[in-house]
Amino acid sequence: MTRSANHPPASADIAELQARAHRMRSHMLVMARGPGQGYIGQGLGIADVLAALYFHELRWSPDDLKDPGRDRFLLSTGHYSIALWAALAEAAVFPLDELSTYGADDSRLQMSTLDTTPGVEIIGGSLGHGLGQAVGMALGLRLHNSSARIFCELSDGELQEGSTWEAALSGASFGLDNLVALIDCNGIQADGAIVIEIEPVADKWRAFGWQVQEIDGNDMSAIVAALHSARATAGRPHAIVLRTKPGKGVPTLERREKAHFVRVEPNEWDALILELEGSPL
Ligand SMILES: Cc1ncc(C[n+]2csc(CCOP(=O)(O)OP(=O)(O)O)c2C)c(N)n1
Repeated sequence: MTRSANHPPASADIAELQARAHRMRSHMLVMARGPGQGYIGQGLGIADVLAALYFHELRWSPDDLKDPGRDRFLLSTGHYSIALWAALAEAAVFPLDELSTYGADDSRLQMSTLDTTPGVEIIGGSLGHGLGQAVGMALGLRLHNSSARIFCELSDGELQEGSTWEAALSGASFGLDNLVALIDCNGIQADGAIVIEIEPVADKWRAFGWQVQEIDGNDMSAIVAALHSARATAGRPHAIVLRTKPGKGVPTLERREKAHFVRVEPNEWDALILELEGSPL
């Protein structure tokens, strides 16, 4: 399903993308079961978006990860790495059996991103820096007359950081229509619910000069449609506000109040895997 760079995205097979997301969720649970812990809640929540990007929207090739003409996906929240590893393994950038090394000392697949891992565009461990880097890359691509685009994930927690808003101002000021911000509003941060009020998120981005859509970030048809209409934005950057569910697909994790970092016993991981297998795509 991945395409070589420079080919326009084909029409989406929604069921196929949902199946991808489901497999990615399964990979994530297996990854976290290894060390017994991981950033699984947000990973499960963002799986649909990453499936739509990597297996439909992005112009990239897993065989040429440094192609200068590639679209780039920037994961600003490095601790969401578990979702990126699942997507890249699905695309055969690395073997599925490497996923079991998640978080181990000598693994390429750390709990927060390293830019030495194939397919990683930026280090995202220190929050609040992804969008600034995305603005710089989008400017650079424009200076080189490239048609490549930048897709930058960021979290609702990062909307509490001034650097994000400086980048938002810059992106609009430079008229970067090759930039799409994917804002994961999952309603949680480290200790539970969002601490500093950030709503109304969509209105804030509009006020900063961005074209904005707000969708259910676990509705594959809505995600594909939003990405499609973002392609038509001219003269300004585009933000998609994604309302996602932490723990999506695993009812016990969906109900869990503290889903930011999950540590449970080995037999509980097995039970969570069974729950996912029983949940609808
Ligand atoms: C600049 C910075 N401050 C604090 C942290 C510690 N930290 C790691 S994850 C996290 C929670 C942030 O919430 P959000 O980005 O919304 O992520 P989610 O809870 O959805 O995983 C924090 C505070 C960090 N990584 N970087």
